[in-house]
Amino acid sequence: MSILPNRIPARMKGLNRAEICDVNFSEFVRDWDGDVEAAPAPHEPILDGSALDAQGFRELFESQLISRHLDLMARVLRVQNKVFYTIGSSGHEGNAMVARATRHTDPAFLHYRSGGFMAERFRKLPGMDPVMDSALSFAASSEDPISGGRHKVWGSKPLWVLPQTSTIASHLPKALGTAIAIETGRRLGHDLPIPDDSIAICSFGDASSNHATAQTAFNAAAWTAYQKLPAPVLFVCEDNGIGISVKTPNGWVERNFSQRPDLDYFYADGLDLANGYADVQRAVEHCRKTRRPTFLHLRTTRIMGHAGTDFEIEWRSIEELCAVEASDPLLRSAAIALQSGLMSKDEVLALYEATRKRCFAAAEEADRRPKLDKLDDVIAPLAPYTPAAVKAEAERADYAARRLEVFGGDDKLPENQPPRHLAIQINNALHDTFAKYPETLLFGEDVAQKGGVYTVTRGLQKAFGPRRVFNTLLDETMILGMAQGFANVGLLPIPEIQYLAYFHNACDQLRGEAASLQFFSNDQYRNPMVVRIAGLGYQRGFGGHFHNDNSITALRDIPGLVVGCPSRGDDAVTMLRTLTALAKVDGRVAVLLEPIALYMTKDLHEAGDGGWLTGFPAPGEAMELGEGRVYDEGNDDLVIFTYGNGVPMSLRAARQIEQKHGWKARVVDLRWLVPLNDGFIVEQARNAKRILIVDEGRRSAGVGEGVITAIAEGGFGARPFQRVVGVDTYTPLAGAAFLVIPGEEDIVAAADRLAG
Ligand SMILES: Cc1ncc(C[n+]2csc(CCOP(=O)(O)OP(=O)(O)O)c2C)c(N)n1
Ligand SMILES: [Mg+2]
Repeated sequence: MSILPNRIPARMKGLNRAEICDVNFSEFVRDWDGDVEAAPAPHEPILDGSALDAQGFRELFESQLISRHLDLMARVLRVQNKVFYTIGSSGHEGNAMVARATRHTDPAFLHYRSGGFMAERFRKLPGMDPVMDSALSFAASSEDPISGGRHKVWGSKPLWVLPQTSTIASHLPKALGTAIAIETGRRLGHDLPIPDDSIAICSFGDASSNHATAQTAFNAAAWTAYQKLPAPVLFVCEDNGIGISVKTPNGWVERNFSQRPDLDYFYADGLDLANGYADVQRAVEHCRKTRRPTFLHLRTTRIMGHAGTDFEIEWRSIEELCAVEASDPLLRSAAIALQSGLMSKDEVLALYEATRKRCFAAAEEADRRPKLDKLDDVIAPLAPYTPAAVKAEAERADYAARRLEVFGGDDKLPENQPPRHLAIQINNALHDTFAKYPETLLFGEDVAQKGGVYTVTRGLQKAFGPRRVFNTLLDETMILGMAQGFANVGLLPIPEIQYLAYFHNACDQLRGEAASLQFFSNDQYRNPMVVRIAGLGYQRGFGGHFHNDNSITALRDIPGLVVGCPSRGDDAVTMLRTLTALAKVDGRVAVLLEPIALYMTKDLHEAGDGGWLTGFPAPGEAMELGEGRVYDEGNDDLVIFTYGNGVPMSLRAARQIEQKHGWKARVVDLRWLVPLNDGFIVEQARNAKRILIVDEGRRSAGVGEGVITAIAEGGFGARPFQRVVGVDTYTPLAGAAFLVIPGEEDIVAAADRLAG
């Protein structure tokens, strides 16, 4: 429906489209000359046949106006450096209907154009102010109630809007994960923080719907529903027909989604509140009642460009631009307000101007509010750490009765068994963790009946049932998305990534999403998890690159992440206790990197010596974050810093080096790779006469670089040192594998160089 006349007056050719859209509204209202009906009572339909009543319409209209004036305000104050973000919601304000039709306890993951939704959701709780809250976020004030001034996000703790930045589509997997988690939590009898019949809401743009991360969520949702498992997620595609400057082919969203099996498609006109509301309601009710994944195709338009920096007039014809602006949903809402007799022209204009005033006043006030001006304050929520509480939680041993039940009696407790290898002790540790925390879930590819490709999770499903231990579909992005979902409702996920190489294709789910949640929510939202990843090389040439991936770099620079890498069974047990405690106490996202080649390793120096078997540390013992293990403390002739497979290799090489050079060597297992414990490293370097770094990862940006940097910054950079490190290449098959990763002979050769 084109509401404005086709002729294009000279002033409409102006450069500032925000100003033009602004003026359009007032002119449209003034010039409107339609028939006026008898004013409806508050609970009568706003127009004949509409599912929306007059009161509902008035509130939605107000929410739309708030959203619009926040956009207009941002465009003006950006120029004065009072606002730092101008991606707006203009043309999308109809998404307020989705907020109206849902509850404030339905977790929402929003598109950056969901300003109307946000304004409307604020109505659901008394005493909240969408204008001031948003203004504080636009102004990056530290008083911004959601991000504390770190980013302009749509988010709110009391309103269950989990903040999103604008990486396209990355929030869909966790939205689906949250939907699944609501059902899993309910079935487990877990005390959900929201009502049992909640749904998860997730909005995104039309272009974004093509993204691999979006497609993965649609597929996983359908995969779930196909098996008659509930997945009450409402996907809301806000279709404005364009992504920045690229048009979505006409009809593509409908074509792509209306016929998908097990993804139930609904269409609603988001440009017209009176017509659209019934369809929005239908979609919401369907999702809530059937618990099936629901796709709401919401028609929107985009006016005022992609962002304030997008001068559409430079790349689109003026005719096209004016046609788009004529479809402005606020013009339609104004027409409804006037035609229904609900408001007079003066009332509409007065409301419009009053909302403008309110938004500007809030923005000016927000500009005067404090900003983040200390680094410590900026990063405070990134990686909270309360050592005493973490230690107490890790050492907590008040679950003895449940343990006895799980392991089947005192004589079966793992600490009463002879020493075992790494895989067995991790398996024991997982049983132990499940006994301690009824909220833990373990899931991934092949982890259930088979117990994982290395049988590390064997027996868990039998012991704890298919609701707590289950196979997922083959999709690492969804595995990590689900983990976030479970965490969002208070469960403790332990997802497994089968091989380190497969983490890399889902990396953004930790890097961009899970690890960033505490930062962007000022630590109000947490998605604690312990991700188990099997990896690293040394499988006797078997398996090639994917099964021997040794690239830890992608994990090393994820802000806030914790990565532990145990080289032996007892360390894995005490490390896992600390990782789960970090998750419980401080909400942290952590990775347990398990060296595959050590899973079954039993011997250290000679065949049959059992030198790499360990006992199971009884509950009560844990390993402090950052605490390394030192072999042969006090030896200073040579200090070898290493981790993972490097530990037993270095211990063996140290014997040869002593025989050759007479040096007494100390081997330092870092154990914690992210963050590196610089203080500990420096202390170990202090008395070292020579230093060797044995890093099985890759040369560039690997752990070894961090160790050298710590030593140098600690003042010991002048000590003679050598680094033995993997080559910057992919790992080949068979014997060639040993050409690219460090071996014992390389360690000895490096010592020779130190001697020479
Ligand atoms: C992964 C990713 N790739 C690219 C971008 C850059 N980008 C931001 S918005 C956008 C267009 C999105 O279009 P659409 O999904 O239709 O949403 P709209 O802005 O039209 O509401 C692009 C390409 C991004 N934010 N994230
Ligand atoms: Mg779009």
